[in-house]
Amino acid sequence: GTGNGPSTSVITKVKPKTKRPNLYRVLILNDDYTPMEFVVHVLERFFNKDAEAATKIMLHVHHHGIGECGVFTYEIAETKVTQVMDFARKHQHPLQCVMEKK
Ligand code: NFA
Repeated sequence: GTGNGPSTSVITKVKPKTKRPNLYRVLILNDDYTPMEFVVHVLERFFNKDAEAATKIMLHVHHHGIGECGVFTYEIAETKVTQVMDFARKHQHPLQCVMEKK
């Protein structure tokens, strides 16, 4: 510390700090009105899925009620949810998109 006296010995540990970020699943929910092709388009446009992967996810949601579009850090997941909800609203579809902590 300060002063001219003898400094006491303080050992400072260097901790290897590779911290993992919290991750969030982005999910879409089934409904009776949103066209299947629109959901496929959403998955291609906002989640970078090819036509085959997008169709598989869409059919999973259609049959099971909910399904995963991707896993992201908080800020990216939040952005995806907002983008999908805004896009669905713009096209007057009731499609719902949510995020949940992993
Ligand atoms: N269930 C919708 C239909 O039959 C399709 C759909 C799939 C909607 C996945 C939302 C999510 N048109």
